[in-house]
Amino acid sequence: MGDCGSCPSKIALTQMGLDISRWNHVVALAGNPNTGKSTVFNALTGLRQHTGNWPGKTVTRAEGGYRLGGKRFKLVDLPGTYSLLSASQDEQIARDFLLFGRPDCTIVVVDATCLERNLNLVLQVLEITDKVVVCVNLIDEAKRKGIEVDRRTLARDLGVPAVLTAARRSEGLSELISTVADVVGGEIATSPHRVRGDGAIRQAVDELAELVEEAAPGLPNARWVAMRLLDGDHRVRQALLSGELSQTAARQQEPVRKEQPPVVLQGV
Ligand SMILES: Nc1nc2c(ncn2[C@@H]2O[C@H](COP(=O)(O)OP(=O)(O)O)[C@@H](O)[C@H]2O)c(=O)[nH]1
Ligand SMILES: [Mg+2]
Repeated sequence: MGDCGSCPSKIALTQMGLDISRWNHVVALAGNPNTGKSTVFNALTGLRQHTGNWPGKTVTRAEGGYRLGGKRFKLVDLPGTYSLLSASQDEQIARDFLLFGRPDCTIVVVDATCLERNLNLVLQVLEITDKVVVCVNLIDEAKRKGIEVDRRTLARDLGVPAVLTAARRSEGLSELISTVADVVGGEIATSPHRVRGDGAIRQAVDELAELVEEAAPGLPNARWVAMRLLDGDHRVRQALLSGELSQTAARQQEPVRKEQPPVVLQGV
């Protein structure tokens, strides 16, 4: 346990390491690979998740904790993913947690040097949850390359807050976690940018979402499932019919067992 040296004293962060026994809020860390998710995770929790560019990938989620303003936050580091729609194991782990794990807030870490490519995932996350903070990381690299990021315009266009960070130097992290706390607590209201479609599509999604809720009572994000069905996603259809979707949703509510260290596959 330790304190974050670069945090101003008015925002006292306490790294809680693996102590996530009694948490008030769950915060998920999502993002493309190599955007600095694990670096953010380590800085906030004091843990040592693998970071770096080598081809070793975290294939399960890692959990740790931090405390801020008397509240305990459980932070969940998800595998890197470019999309929530494809079938790879990494992407499924990230997608299932975001869809069904019901985090109180999701931080999407994006690379400031290639923002546009990263926005694909941000927009997908905004479709399934409205409690989102965009962490524009590697801002030091961006500056070096002469790239400027206008966080206000970004936040306005996305409808959720954006914070500029250089996680490796712990810059911007105190603002990141206070913004997360404000989104969780409702002090910052978000109104995420969503693809609306025309009236007929919206009606079809509404009607289908009701049927999904009947078929799988208590399933979070029935609207997202309905949109996938309308898009002809066979995997989602199969998972709904077989009951797998409901089982996955129930499983996401269970904590990761502590004796299970994160699985690291080298050379994949
Ligand atoms: N220059 C710079 N490098 C960073 C920053 N954050 C992370 N990195 C580096 O980027 C690489 C990928 O980081 P990592 O946390 O493993 O990314 P992840 O795949 O999203 O978990 C590592 O070499 C980090 O040291 C940052 O803010 N600035
Ligand atoms: Mg990582």
